[in-house]
Amino acid sequence: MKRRAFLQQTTALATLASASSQASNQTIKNTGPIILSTWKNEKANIAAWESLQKTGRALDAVEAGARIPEADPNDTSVGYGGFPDRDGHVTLDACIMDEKGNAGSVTFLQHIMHPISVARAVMEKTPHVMLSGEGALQFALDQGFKKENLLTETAKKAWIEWKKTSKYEPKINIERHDTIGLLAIGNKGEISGACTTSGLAFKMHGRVGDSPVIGAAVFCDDEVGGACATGLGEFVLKTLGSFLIVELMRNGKTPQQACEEAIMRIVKRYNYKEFQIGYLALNKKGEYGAYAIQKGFNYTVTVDGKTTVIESGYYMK
Ligand code: SD4
Repeated sequence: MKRRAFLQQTTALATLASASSQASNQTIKNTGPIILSTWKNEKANIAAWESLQKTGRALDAVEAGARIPEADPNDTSVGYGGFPDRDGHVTLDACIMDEKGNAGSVTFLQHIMHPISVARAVMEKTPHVMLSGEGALQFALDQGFKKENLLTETAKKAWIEWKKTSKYEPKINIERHDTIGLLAIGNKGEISGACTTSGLAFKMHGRVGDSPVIGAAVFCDDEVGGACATGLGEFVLKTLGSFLIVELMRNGKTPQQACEEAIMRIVKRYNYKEFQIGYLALNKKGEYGAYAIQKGFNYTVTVDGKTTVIESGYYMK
């Protein structure tokens, strides 16, 4: 996994982040446009922020942000450079949701560098929400997307190495994850979200995770706020995490409380010790929070053009 440089900023937020260099367990408030993304995705946030300066629209911002790791060969969890499945195929999942409740998604898409833009095209140009596999590829090609080889030499080498033991151990957290989920509030105060990933490294061929599922990896409701997820998608799917978080916020929880409750739903029912889930939430007042099962989850915030990485609070002490 690529280790991105930690941006040192002298903003109030950065002070807040470094003052509590360990996990933040608090809802933090901002007024005005904001970009949030899972993990240390500073470059993505900067691109999203730049997009916001141009069009003012949260939807454009989350798409622009998601496209950064998608095109980055060193990011082994998203798009180009993503680790393949156990048969050596890079298969991609992505979804996007706007402030009007429109949504688009692609699952099990191969050979297209920017699944997030295909997901947006599904949302804007078809009467459907989700296109999968061959059909999604056909649609992408019809829309003018280019067919490319997304398997880099590095990813291929890692796969060949993995094949020596072929251990199927979807343990998430320590390495091999950088799936990006994004939430943004645009100039009109509207909220949108997106997520894009190559999914679990060396997953079963055909496996689809939470990342393309509206309500699981991403959900936005412009009356309330939005949420996104990263980690072992099976458990986000089984608890419909992002939808749950938005509903909890609708019922009065802060983003922080809502993320914590959604993590508790997993912890109570499943053997959580072996995997990681991280949630990020933002409400319409500009308050945001995050929570994870295990230590190590962080997220990136951009406000007023300043980008900061914040460590998330976590359950397993
Ligand atoms: C998945 N949720 O496919 C994704 C993986 C992930 O950071 O988030 N990795 O299950």
